[in-house]
Amino acid sequence: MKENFLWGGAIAAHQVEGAYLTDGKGLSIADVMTNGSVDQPREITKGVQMDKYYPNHDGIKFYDLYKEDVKLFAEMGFRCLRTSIAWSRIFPNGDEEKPNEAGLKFYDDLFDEIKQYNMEPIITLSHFEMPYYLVEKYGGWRNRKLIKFFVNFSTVVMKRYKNKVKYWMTFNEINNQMILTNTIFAYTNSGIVFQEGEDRLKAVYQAAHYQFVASAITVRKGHEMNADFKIGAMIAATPNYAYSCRPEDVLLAQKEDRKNLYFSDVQVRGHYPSYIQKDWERRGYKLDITQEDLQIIEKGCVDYLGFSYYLSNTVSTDPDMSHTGNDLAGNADAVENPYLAATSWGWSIDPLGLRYILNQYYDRYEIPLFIVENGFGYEDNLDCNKVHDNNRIQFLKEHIAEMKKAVEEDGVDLLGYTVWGCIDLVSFTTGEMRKRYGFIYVDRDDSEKGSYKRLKKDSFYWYQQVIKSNGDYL
Ligand code: BGP
Repeated sequence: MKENFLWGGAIAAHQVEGAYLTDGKGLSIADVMTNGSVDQPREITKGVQMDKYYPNHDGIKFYDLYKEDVKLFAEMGFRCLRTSIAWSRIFPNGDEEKPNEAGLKFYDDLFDEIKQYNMEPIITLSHFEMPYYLVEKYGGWRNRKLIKFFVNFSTVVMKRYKNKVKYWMTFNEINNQMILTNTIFAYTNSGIVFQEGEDRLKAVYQAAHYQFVASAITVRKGHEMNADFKIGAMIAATPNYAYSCRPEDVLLAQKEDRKNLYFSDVQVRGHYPSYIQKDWERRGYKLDITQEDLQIIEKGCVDYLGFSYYLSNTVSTDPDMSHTGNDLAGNADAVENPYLAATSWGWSIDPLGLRYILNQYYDRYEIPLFIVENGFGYEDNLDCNKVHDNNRIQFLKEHIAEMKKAVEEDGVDLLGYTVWGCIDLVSFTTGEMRKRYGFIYVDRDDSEKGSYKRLKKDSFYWYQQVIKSNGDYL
């Protein structure tokens, strides 16, 4: 890969930090989500209920142990570390004018620690951790006021860290909320709690619009603060394959792809695609979209497109096929792909899909791309203080091989690759620790027991070699 390729790892504040009310931090929406499992959805409670278990409250105690963890990442040779700023550490309720200095200080210290090892911080502004108060008082991103609150947050932190952070991204997996069947997605993206019988799609279109405006203002203001800033959008890339060569299946796959692509279309191209405007027309939606909003969006195009890649989907129009409705893609048309194995959580394992999606995005946008999440969730076994995670090494090896082909054979301009969950952390969709991703094992289980001790897995040493060889050794 190119000399300055950004090899690294990715985490998120709400999944690692813990310290959920420390140093003035306010409750975030992640703090009111209980634990779940592959077949038991997480519960979103009203505030914190004393008889429930909230795995994000302690996370992996990164807030206290970050120096040890950052040192371990540096030992692997990371050139960058992706994490997020917990919005409710900076603005506990979210609608304050003035920020919480103790929260700002923590991220000053964290970014200094990252940079002292010559690693670039890659910072997500909103990673499913908006202040809970904004949901309760304003209804989350249903409310246009969230634009002002988010821009206040984004400009305060971009200004504060403008000499420490160059790479930013606005809304993590902003397209998840198009999965209307699983309420966790609209909640974590936009703080939306669907009402009985409401038109969910309309609520999501409106919330996403306000987020597009907030993102565009953030991009413009960020560039005014520091012309070197690279500010990206971030979507969950889950390509849809047609189950058969029946033209109906091919059209269905294109339609399903557009549920994701429209989010990157707006943030990369600066305008709504016609297929979305046609959809609003068909449904008679009169959304709160002003001409000024559209001008702001046009002037706030992102510098790169970041995305997560875990799996691909397969769709079929054949009513007689059993439809799995995969939780990450959520479309009722999803069916098993007979050519792909799957993880224990039902996510297809498809390394070629990564090359496919890199080409799809680069053909469509011709701007730099950044793989900011790719990882293998698995219930690792601890064996005499060792973790022989060969399956994770195999998964990552195959995906990196396809990533290299996309760059070296297809000509894709790729900024970097940060492995998701470079240290074991609290899973997003299920709230489990047992769904482990890390190169580093954390001794904590799903009943909140454990020493929180860190332990290098076999993959720690493997990835160290991959980075050292700049991707030649796999
Ligand atoms: C993405 C999120 C990450 C991470 C990842 C893995 O949706 O951006 O926060 O959690 O998915 O998902 P999970 O943790 O559910 O296995």
